[in-house]
Amino acid sequence: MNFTVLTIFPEMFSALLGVGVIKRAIERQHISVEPINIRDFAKDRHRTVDDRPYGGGCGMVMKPEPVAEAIRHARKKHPGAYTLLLTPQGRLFNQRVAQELAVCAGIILVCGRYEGIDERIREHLVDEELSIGDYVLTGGEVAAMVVIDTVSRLIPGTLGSEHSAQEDSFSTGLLEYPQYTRPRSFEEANVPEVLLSGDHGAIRQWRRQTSLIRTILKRPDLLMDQPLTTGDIEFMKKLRQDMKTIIDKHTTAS
Ligand code: 4FV
Repeated sequence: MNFTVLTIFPEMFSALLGVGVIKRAIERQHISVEPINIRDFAKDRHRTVDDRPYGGGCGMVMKPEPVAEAIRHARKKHPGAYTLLLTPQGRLFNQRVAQELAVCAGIILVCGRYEGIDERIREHLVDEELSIGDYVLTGGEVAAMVVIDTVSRLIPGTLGSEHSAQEDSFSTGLLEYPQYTRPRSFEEANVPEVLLSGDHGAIRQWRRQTSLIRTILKRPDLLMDQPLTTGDIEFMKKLRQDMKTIIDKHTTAS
C-alpha cells in the first residue's frame, strides 16, 4: 500500500515514519509513505500557496493551482490511487472506514492549512472527504497521520505474526478486554486468576465477557448493529436477571 501525502509541512511526517511498527512496515515494504511538498508546485518565485478569500473574511485560503498540480503529479505516479481530502466536513473516520481503505490500490492524502483549500479542488479533484472528528485542527496533517497509522495496521505483514488486527477493539466490534503483564501483584492489585490458569477456553470466555461488560458500560451504541453469539446473549440475559434480582430486592423491600 502506498500513501502519498500532499502537504506544505512534509517534515511533520518524519517522526511517524521513523519509529515502531510503521518504520518496520516501510523497511519490510509492506507500505510506503511519500510526503510531497505542495509548495514545490507553486509557479511564482515566492512559491505562494495561499491567498486572501474572495468575499472577504479572516484568514487565508489555499490556492487551487499548486494543489491541483500536486494531485495530478501523485495520480500519475500512482494510477488508481484513491484521493482523500482531510476536512471536518468529511465522512467520520473509524475502524470500518479504515478496513475499506486498506484494500485500495493506493491512497493520496490532501492536507489543508489556513481556513482550508479552494472549493474547486474538492469539487473536481477529490474522491472523498474524510474527518477524524468534530473539532478544528490547524492543518490536515495530524488527520492524515491518523489515517496512515490506522490503515497501515491492517496491511498484511505490518503487525508481526504474533498480532492479528482481527482481535482489535472495533475489529471485533467490541471494546478490547483488559490486558495484564508481570508482576502478578502490583501495589496490592493482582492479575485475575483465570489468566494464570492456562485454561485457554476459560480465558477466551473471560475476555469476551469482560469486553461485553466494558462495551455495555462505555459504548452500548457499538452493540446495536454488532453480530453477537448465542453465548453473548445468554451471558447478557444472566446479567439482566441478576440485575433484576438486585433491583427487586432493593425496591420491593422499602
Ligand atoms: C480536520 C478534521 C480539520 C480544517 C481547516 C485544517 C482543518 C484546516 N481534518 N478531520 N477535523 N482540518 O480540522 O480532518 O485547514
